[in-house]
Amino acid sequence: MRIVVLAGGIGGARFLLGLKSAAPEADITVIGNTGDDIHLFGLKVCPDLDTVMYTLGGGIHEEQGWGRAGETFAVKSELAVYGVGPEWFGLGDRDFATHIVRTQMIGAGYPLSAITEALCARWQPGVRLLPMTDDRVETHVLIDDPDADGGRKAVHFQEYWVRLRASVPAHAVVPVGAEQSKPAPGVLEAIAAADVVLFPPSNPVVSIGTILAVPGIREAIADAGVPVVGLSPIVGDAPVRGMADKVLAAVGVESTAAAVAAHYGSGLLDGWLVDTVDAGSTAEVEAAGIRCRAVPLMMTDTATTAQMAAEALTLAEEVR
Ligand code: GDP
Ligand code: FO1
Ligand code: CA
Repeated sequence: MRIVVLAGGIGGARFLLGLKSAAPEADITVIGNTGDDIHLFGLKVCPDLDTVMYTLGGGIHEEQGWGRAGETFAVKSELAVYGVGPEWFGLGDRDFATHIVRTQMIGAGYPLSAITEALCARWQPGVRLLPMTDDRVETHVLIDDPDADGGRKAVHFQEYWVRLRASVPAHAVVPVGAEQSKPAPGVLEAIAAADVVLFPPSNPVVSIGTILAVPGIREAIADAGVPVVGLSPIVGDAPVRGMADKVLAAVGVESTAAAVAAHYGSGLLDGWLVDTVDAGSTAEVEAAGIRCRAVPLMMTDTATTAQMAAEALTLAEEVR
């Protein structure tokens, strides 16, 4: 079975661990979000691609869900002593190696898709990891500008998310460059060849939403003629972790499992899994033309996540 998964970082990666366990024979292609990418210290950092690669490759810092296990921060400390910032983004020594290899290959003219393939040759994630595009797309967030009364300014997503901890209202979320971008090699082909497309419990705005903002991807999924099934990252009217509610508010979507399903729309989504605590909302989702089932959706360990993934594949067969 050929499965295509649109993934952000931590939530998508954790789900993929379960999916690999639930469908060990499946051929899984991951279309990864690159809107989180940031250029720091002259290096290109791809947080969501690296989180998927490290998590599935066994190198992730488990509790954090990002960055490498067993990290040291000698380079980061030296940069701080030189007064070279920013200090708010925690890049470890092992992680720096990934960004140096990536940036070196970009300098040699390789596209991000080829670079990601090369990095994955080492990590062996057990899935095919494709960036959503080889073109530069970086998510920016429009916030109030404290220095200009009534004014607003755009900050890089990572500054909003990591330095500001999403503590100020987001008035807009803009995947800068998305309109001019095109799907990376293999992306449209993977969607066309898929037997099922899954939206894992990733951030609907800045992870899956950003991937869908690349012209051609949403249409390819809608036209693929195969089941598209998603799992809600919102449980009990709140994100299970992180601040997805802040960016959902920015795009006018309330933080409920049903509202996220409606946001994707029945033109795209055929099935939607909500957590058992949100069982009361299945009728609302079904009324939107999306088959809905309530199952446990907490990814507490790989076996539990595998059960979620199996439920998603079962629902896909029901709606096929
Ligand atoms: P990020 O790029 O690192 O933010 O990761 P993703 O966008 O892939 O996923 C983030 C989302 O995962 C958040 O909105 C969380 O609500 C969701 N999430 C994390 N853990 C769980 C879980 O155990 N169950 C569910 N349903 N969602 C989860
Ligand atoms: N997230 C943080 O909350 N704090 C950090 O210092 C941080 C550093 C970092 C370094 C490399 C990397 O690949 C990811 C990193 N993240 C950090 C996570 C990153 O901000 C993700 O983009 C978010 O989790 C949302 O996708
Ligand atoms: Ca992300």
